[in-house]
Amino acid sequence: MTDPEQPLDLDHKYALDRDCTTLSRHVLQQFQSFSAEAQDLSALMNRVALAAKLIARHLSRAGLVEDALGFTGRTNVQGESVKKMDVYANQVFISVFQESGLVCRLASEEMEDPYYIPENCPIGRYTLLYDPIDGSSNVDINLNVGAIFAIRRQGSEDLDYSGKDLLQDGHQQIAAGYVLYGPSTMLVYSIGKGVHAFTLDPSLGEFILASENIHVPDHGPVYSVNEGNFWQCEESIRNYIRYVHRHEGYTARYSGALVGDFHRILFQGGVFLYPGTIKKPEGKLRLLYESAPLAFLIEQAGGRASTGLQNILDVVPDRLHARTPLIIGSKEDVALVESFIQEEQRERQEQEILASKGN
Ligand code: AHM
Ligand code: MG
Repeated sequence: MTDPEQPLDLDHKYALDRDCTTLSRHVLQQFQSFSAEAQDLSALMNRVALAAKLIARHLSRAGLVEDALGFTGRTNVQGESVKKMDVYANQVFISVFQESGLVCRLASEEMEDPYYIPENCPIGRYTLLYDPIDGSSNVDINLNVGAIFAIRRQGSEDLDYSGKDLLQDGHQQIAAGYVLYGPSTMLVYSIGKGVHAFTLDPSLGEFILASENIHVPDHGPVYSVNEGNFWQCEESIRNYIRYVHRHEGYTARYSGALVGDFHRILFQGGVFLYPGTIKKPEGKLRLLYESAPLAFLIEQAGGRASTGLQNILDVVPDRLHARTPLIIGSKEDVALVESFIQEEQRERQEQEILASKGN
């Protein structure tokens, strides 16, 4: 018979403490208070976690049920073919935040305009920006995909429902994170107090703390870029790729899902890049719900995110779905890519000066 007076041994106590460090509790711990903001963010993260659990469940059964895989036949605002999983995951976030009283507005990759939840708006103080399924091309072949999100304070003057107040730099984010649907489901987040990772324990249905205060190494071996676009890239990016080919200590990894590639770099170091190409000078990735949230995380982890010429968090978008080149990861590796881009820019400027003098 157990003696309630007898304390647990240290190993059991440690395991129990860890199992009790759920996501919502962790957010409150970070604030070290039960302030209104702490409670709001704890509740917000709890809702994001519920969305992640619903989507993880749907993904894990996708091959067994009708109408989960494949395309809908429609294209989205970006001109990309919409998958059934994109539609499902987008709707999950809307349903989860309905009647939450927290979020007045959602903006996502899958919706041309922000979506308002009128019943929340009188008191909803936050906007959720999200990419419901990142790396959709991996869905039908059962490879890892993700979701990316950011939370911003609701602009008070947004009376015309245009969402213009969202066109601000990434420093306005108050929280950001991603969900990785891999062999296990992980949720990584920051509220500006370090970066923390949680793993979904399916037996509990809870995200449990896995790593706290993650620090990205200052340099790592991985470079992550779609080299199929080599001849579509600027000469500076081609020179960077030639550099890593010719120097020892580099290895390529590219999964087709930004969240997966970013996750590897966050833990092991290196750099992910999706630069501008000839066809797409702004690159492919969207600022507000892909690049800026991950930039927020990497800076919190001691790394950097850049367009090549400007810090990602300083970029102000001119429209909701604006794209931007993205170079993100360990600070030394991001600086190396930037050095090639900046050198090319200097040469171009010198040539322009010479040409103007010649006229
Ligand atoms: P998506 O959000 O529509 O899936 O697009 C973003 C994805 C990223 O996850 C990934 O890094 C990139 O697109 C891959 O693009 P590409 O196939 O051009 O290399
Ligand atoms: Mg995406």
